[in-house]
Amino acid sequence: MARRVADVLVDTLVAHGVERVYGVAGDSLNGITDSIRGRESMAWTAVRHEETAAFAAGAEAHLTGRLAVCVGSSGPGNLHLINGLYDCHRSRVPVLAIAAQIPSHELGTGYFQETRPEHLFAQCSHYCETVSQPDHMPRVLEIAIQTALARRGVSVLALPGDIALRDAVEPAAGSPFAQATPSLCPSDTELAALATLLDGAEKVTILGGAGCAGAHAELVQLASTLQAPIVHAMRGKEFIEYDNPFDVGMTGLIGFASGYHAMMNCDVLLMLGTDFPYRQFLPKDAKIVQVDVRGDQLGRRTRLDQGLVGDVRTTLRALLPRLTQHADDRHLRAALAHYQKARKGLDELAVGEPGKKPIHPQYVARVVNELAAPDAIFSCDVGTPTVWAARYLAMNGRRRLLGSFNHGSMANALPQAIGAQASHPGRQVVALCGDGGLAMLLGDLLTLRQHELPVKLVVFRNDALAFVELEMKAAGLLDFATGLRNPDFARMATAAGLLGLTAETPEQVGPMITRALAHDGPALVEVLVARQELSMPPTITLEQMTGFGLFMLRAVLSGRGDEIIDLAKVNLFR
Ligand SMILES: Cc1cc2nc3c(=O)[nH]c(=O)nc-3n(C[C@H](O)[C@H](O)[C@H](O)COP(=O)(O)OP(=O)(O)OC[C@H]3O[C@@H](n4cnc5c(N)ncnc54)[C@H](O)[C@@H]3O)c2cc1C
Ligand SMILES: Cc1ncc(C[n+]2csc(CCOP(=O)(O)OP(=O)(O)O)c2C)c(N)n1
Repeated sequence: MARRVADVLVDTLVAHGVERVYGVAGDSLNGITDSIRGRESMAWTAVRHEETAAFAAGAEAHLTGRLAVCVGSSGPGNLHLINGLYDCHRSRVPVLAIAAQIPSHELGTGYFQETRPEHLFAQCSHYCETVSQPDHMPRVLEIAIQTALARRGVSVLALPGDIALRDAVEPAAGSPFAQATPSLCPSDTELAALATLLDGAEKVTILGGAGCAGAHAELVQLASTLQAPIVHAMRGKEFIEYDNPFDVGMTGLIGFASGYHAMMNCDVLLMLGTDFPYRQFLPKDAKIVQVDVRGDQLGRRTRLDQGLVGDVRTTLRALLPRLTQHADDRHLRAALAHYQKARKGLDELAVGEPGKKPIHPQYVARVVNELAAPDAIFSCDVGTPTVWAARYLAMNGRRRLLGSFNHGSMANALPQAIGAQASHPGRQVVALCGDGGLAMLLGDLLTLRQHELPVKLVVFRNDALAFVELEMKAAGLLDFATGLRNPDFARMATAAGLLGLTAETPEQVGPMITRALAHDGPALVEVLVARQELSMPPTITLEQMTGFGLFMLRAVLSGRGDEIIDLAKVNLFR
């Protein structure tokens, strides 16, 4: 049988090492699904919502560094991809989305399901084009793939269903060239100026982010030379925190007090491969230097005294021989001591006394951390699960951590776990889910059974959009619109073919998570956790303090004194 355009598409993806596509079938996709049917080299990973497909592809791309693919049928099918694609694009992971389109001869007529993918996806992609005739393929596909890989982000290819089914004109693209991995180094003059600045400073603090991946040894050596504490940004956690005697935790609203103070008390802040977004947590008086592979990132979050374009590893390798060993370690020692204290404080919150309800969510996160495999892949929902992951999941260089950290979308943990498990069949994958987050894309619980993905879900059931309640309290508002009337998630999971368990008291948490982790298949452990658990920022500003007081006042005035007692019980007298 003659090769069709859809066959050229799938052959080209296979040649680029793509092993699966995530999506929901639809008639405009028939050419593609039919081409995948019967192939051993390409799997169709059916999900229940296209947003899940995009998140799953993003997780796979994050973990492998290679291209991952999701597809959506015309109109609503590909519109559903959009939030997940925003997440992939903002996380800068290489994802190709195939947006099937209505028949090409109907374009512009207001036809059934007609939309304009070129407009819709423009903001969440580096490349977004429509295949307008068979001989457009595979060239535009190759450009889309190359752009996603080279610029790290999303490419979208709109493909009308009729064109996918036409006879191919060109053969599939051959093997791709190796992915480029250039070393990018600032100039000698720039490095000399940086060395002079650092050598002249007494108190240097490093803020490292995801751009420090692959530069762990150089980073630790730099900190040792400068006697500098290292604060990590959230996406840098998995690459920086482990085996690192200089790490003093995270900063930011959900960070550690020690991370905050190490940054606020330095003379020079050296930002390496980070796009930490919260300006209030950056020092005002220190000199600030930033190193990033992308020049357009420099100075985006704060004024800089020096900005350098370079990759962290190459830059540090070139910088280190120019530096002298710093002798004064007072700043470092103070930051480390503060970190130990902050760590101890957080660990003291992560306790569970038998029979004592409600269960502290910190305790659940600690138990997950202790019981999970040394190479587990974690995902955490936006909301308080992100807080618990940041504070209680210990990374070790083999474990990985997925979240919707830059885009900040709820409901990411389950879909990301699907992508992680599909692409890493032998690895333990654990998703920390909010009850709000899980419910949002709940349909994809069914995907775990459908594809026999042994993902373990730990649901922090607090019957609320708790993170938003915290934000409301801090803003001096009474919480409203945040209560959740939840189902019995464990029974729902059981009905969906998962092992479903509910932990109601602290002593049940460990055994149930152990059972779930050992279970040969997907499992969900619902843990009834305290709703009013506070995750206070590392430093409380006057405004926040006032807000908190105001909340109490208003709560009492509105007759909700019981809520204050509840708050106090959980947080003050524990
Ligand atoms: C509910 C919630 C609360 C949060 N609270 C916090 C918080 O309190 N603290 C916190 O830190 N985060 C927090 N986050 C996450 C935050 O929004 C950002 O996602 C995070 O701070 C960014 O981390 P990053 O700088 O490591 O990664 P990115 O934003 O991905 O930045 C990485 C940077 O490195 C550059 N880069 C990539 N590779 C290289 C290389 N090889 N060499 C040089 N540069 C390179 C990139 O161009 C980019 O500029 C929160 C998220 C959520 C959802
Ligand atoms: C798609 C989306 N909708 C709304 C929000 C705003 N938001 C941020 S956190 C959060 C609450 C999350 O609730 P849940 O998943 O139950 O976790 P919890 O904080 O209660 O532990 C909400 C509504 C968001 N980030 N993303």
